[in-house]
Formats: sequence, structure tokens, C-alpha cells
Amino acid sequence: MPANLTAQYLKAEEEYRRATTLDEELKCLQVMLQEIPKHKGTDHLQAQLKTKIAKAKRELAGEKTGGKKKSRGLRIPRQGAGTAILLGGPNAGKSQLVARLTNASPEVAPYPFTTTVPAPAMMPWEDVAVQLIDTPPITADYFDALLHGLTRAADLALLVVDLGSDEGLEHYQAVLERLSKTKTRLAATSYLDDRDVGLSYTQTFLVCNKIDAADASVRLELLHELCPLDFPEYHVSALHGTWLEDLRNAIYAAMDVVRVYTKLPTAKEPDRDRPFTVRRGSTLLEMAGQVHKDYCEGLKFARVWGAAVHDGTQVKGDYVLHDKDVVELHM
Ligand SMILES: Nc1nc2c(ncn2[C@@H]2O[C@H](COP(=O)(O)OP(=O)(O)O)[C@@H](O)[C@H]2O)c(=O)[nH]1
Ligand SMILES: [Mg+2]
Repeated sequence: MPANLTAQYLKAEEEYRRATTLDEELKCLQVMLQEIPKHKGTDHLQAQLKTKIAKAKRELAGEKTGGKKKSRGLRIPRQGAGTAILLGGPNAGKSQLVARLTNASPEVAPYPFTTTVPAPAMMPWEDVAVQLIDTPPITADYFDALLHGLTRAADLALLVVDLGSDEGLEHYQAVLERLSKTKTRLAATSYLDDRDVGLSYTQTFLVCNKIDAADASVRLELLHELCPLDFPEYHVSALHGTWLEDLRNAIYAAMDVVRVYTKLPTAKEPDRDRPFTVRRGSTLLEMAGQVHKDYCEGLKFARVWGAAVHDGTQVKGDYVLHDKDVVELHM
């Protein structure tokens, strides 16, 4: 890791990894280049950033003049507290899981390639929701190109393994093999490679599905022997709904956000229907920008009701938000 990377650099890098538009991507790259300490040790990274900025600018110009949109892959707009993408071999039960965790009804069937395009659906958690993306399977011969960008931008990947058949383990090994050859990889935490900002790692849970099947426990042991990985593991039956609530809670927790309710100065009660979610550790100013650009610029102070402060405490933009804070913004 190059020395002395500023907090602003790391934040821009994080946003770059999760960018869903070309415009966002360009802005983040520009901040990264501006913030990177200029010395020999970062020469390589500086050059890389410059190349990427030039490329993003060219592509943006192309889009604006109505040229052919570069196929940067499908970008599914972010919705809710965060995004988790399901990955796995054929028939692992990805669609069944999505069906159980959301109100959507994707097609579930005992033959491969039932799911042909990545499809988002919302998973409720208390009064907020997490976006899940169901995907076509990854096999030794097939890897939908769209999955790279989607996985890179996701907050979490759910790698689904089929414990219901012996092929399940073979499929799983093929998926790992396939992913290890790309620049979109899975890891215990999310980050970008220090030397190559194009190489990204996405935080992953291993979801061992079909624990209801005969011999599932034998296959689980075999799985641990064959490919020991340090991902947090969840053992579920998507079909019967076993342990799915634990998985649901863990998915939400992995989004690492807090909920904030806004209140108008003239109102007695906050708007409880639509909490904002912001990254844990975010400040009031960052949240105000999410409410409206004008709030970010014109914010004078806020009053906060919450666990960490006395009711109605007056705070400034640098106040760090807590889960379930009620915030009254004053311009
Ligand atoms: N026994 C069992 N079967 C399951 C489970 N989850 C999914 N299946 C079955 O596995 C097959 C493939 O499921 P599907 O969700 O379409 O897999 P996908 O290709 O990964 O989306 C279907 O016949 C499902 O009913 C489970 O937990 N237990
Ligand atoms: Mg499917």
C-alpha cells in the first residue's frame, strides 16, 4: 500500500469501486489523482489513474455526442441500503434464495440457465431494504460479462453452493476457478488492489444451500477439505427457509449502514416511513448532501434526537451519525 494515502483518497477509492455511472467514475478518479501523494513510490499508480481518466473522458464525450454507448456492462441503479449479488453454479438455488428473501418471484427450476439476465429485487430488513441481484450461473464455459461490473460495485457477494448433489461441488470449484482468472475477485473484505485499481475484491459470504438434502453434511465436509476459504459461512435451505433469517440479518449488517430519520423544524414527529441510510461513520454533512445538494452547502446546524445525545442537541456538520438518529436540518 503506498504510504500516506489521505482519508479523502481512500474515500474516493471506495466510491470509485462502487460507482455505477461513468460520470461518477471520472469524478472519483480525479479526486484520487489529486489526493495521491506525489513521490516515486506512487509513480505507477499516478500513471494508471491518468490513463483511466483519459479513457473515461473519451468515453463520456462519445456518449454525449450520441455516439455508440460503450458497453461498460449493465449498471443496475443502486437502491436501498446497499447491494448484494448472488453468484454460483447452475441450480445452486440462487433464484430460490432471492424468492425467499424478497417479495419478487424469479423463475426457479430444476434445470440450468433458468435465469438469463441479472435481475434486482428488494430484500426487506426492518424498515429498510437491501438490493439483491439474481444472476445467470457461472460455469467453466459460461461467464456473463455483465457480472464483473455488478460484482465490483456490489457491497457484498453471496457465493451460493449446492450441497444437494455431487455436481454441486464441481460446479463450485469451476466458479472459483473462473473468478480467480478475472479482475473481479472475492475476498473476506472489499478493497482495490494497491498496485492496480482495476483489480477489485468484493466482500463475500459463502452460502451453503440445500442443507435439507440427503448427504448435505458429507458434502459440506468435503467442501471444507477441497477448498478451504476464509469467507463467513451460512448453511441454509432456501427451499424450506431454514436459517434464512440469520442470513438476512448478516446481509443487512454487511451493508454497514445506519438509519437516519429526518424531521422538519415545523413538524412534531419525524418522517418514520423513509429513513435515509448512510455508511456507518458518516457525518451529518455527508447525510445532508444525500437529502439535497442545497442542504450540504447551506447547512447551518442540526438538532439531533438519538442514543448518543440529549434530545434536541444542536450539532454541526462534523457530527457522526448513529443508528436511528432523528435529525432536524437547519439552513
Ligand atoms: N432440496 C432443496 N432444493 C432446492 C433448494 N433451493 C433450491 N432448490 C431446488 O434447486 C433447483 C434450482 O433452483 P434455482 O433457484 O432455480 O437455482 P439457480 O439456477 O441457482 O437459480 C430447483 O429445483 C429448486 O427447487 C434447497 O434449499 N433444498
Ligand atoms: Mg436462477
